[in-house]
Amino acid sequence: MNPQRYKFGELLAGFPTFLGAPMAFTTEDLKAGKVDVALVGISIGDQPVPGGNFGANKMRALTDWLAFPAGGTNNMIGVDYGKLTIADYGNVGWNFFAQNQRNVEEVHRVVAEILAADTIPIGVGGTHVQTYGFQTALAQKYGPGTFVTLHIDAHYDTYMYGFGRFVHNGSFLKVAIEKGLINGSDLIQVGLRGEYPDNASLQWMREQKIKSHYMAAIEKKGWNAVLKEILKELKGRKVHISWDMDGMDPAAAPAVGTQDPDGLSAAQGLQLLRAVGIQNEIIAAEFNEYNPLLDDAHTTTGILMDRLIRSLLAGVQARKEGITDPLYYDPERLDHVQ
Ligand SMILES: [Mn+2]
Repeated sequence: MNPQRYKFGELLAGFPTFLGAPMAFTTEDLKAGKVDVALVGISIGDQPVPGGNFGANKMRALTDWLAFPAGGTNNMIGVDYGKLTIADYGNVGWNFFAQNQRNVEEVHRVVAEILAADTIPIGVGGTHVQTYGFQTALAQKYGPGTFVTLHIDAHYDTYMYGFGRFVHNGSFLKVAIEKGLINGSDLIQVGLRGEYPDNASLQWMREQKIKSHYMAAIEKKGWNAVLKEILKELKGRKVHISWDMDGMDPAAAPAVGTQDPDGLSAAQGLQLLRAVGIQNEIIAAEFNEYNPLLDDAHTTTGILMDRLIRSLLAGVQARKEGITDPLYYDPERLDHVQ
């Protein structure tokens, strides 16, 4: 269902939806519309600095005049992601009185509805604990241990201490491995830095064979070398992307509750998503830990998150069109010789 009155100008004249996309509410809607990608808002907000629960709705109403409705040619690869059929699937609620376990069950329920239509769910907003609900739904559909979780983050998120909770937004990956949703070797991390993990956690991560790409490796070997390592490790796998906005450098993405200097640049993030979208079958993605209450007046962090999602969609469309090189560039945009 398309709630817009005009083909363009929805930002000020219509109902805000993700990328200005039409809305869908059920598995049957997604099947009837042959929807490729369902953007689903997540409103869990249990970060130490409150505000992540407002992220999804803010992403529908960015201070941004560009590219509504969904579609436009990606200027790196010359591919229009608007050829994908995209829908806004509404929000997953957050019950702030309930334990997180109940909230990740609700994420699971809604993500499973999307997966049942063979549509790619892309979570927008919320906190990182929601990844667990994605992983249980993916394990249910594809089988445990059959997919990779590509985890972009400043932090390792296999925290050993539960604080009395079944799962929280620093422990969910440890719980996922312990419960057998993913193998340790199926977890690929990018952007780790700051003061953690401690030695006990580092030892545990080694034993699980987690593939962690620290900023130390990027600084020492260079981004291009590490990107190629990541793509090699991902080759041929189904991929679930779990993207914490604090994986980005705070200069590019200041509006996160747990920022750490010296992260990925906007260019590196956009390139990684484009490349993985081209090379791999994407089965789900989520972009989380955006706190709009900490964003600047021009919603710089929200706009970057929006463009990261569009870059992934361009990669997914490029793959459909037969582009196979993850580091492909459109020749028309590399050289002005006529
Ligand atoms: Mn995280």
